[in-house]
Amino acid sequence: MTHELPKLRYDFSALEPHIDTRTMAIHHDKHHQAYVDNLNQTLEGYEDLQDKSTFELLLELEALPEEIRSAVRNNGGGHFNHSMFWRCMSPKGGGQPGGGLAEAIQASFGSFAGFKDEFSAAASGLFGSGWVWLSMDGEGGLVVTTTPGHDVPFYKGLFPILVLDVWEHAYYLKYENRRADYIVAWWDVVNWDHVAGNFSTAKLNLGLGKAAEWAKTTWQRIEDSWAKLTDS
Ligand code: MN3
Repeated sequence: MTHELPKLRYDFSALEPHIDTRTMAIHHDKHHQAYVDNLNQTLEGYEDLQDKSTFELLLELEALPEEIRSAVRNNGGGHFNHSMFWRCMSPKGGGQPGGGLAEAIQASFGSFAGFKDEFSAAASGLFGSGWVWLSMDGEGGLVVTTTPGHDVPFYKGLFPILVLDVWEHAYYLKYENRRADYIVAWWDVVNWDHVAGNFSTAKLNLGLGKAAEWAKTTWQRIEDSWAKLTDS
């Protein structure tokens, strides 16, 4: 299996004025493509690893041959995180989630505003390049965490449901050094329908616990169900 750059489900210009066209084009076609290419290059000569999904590779990172471990961590993580990031945004995004996700956010953070403040503060406070996550833990609670580089929340046993890229390449062309302004604008494109789908998937899997066990057989189905949620 060769890893492939996923198609965006909206135009590069669709998230204007919040995320600008040029940033989207370079971010998707150049940055994300490079992680995909580097991942494929890294796996050349490792035939037993070539059929595994990015999710499986990252879950089994410690078991990978040492000489390719950091390359898979960085490029596989870059591929996984960006694939999720694109789907967490939509031209019809913004506002607030409803249903079970809204209740879970209220239970874990007191209110939607409380969650938004905590997530935004984590995004502003993250030193250097990294990602901000809303994830489900093994008990069904929701937590905000950050990861450096292209690390994923799985390493802490968390199942991600929403992610924000705070690498400079995600905002510098439009917002320059003003990361806080980018974060404020980003809330207006968050695809809560997609995040609610991720939340349901996380609940079915009791956070990461069962997802990890099932990774081999069910990951494709999970990805398919995500795709369906965002195709409509
Ligand atoms: Mn990025």
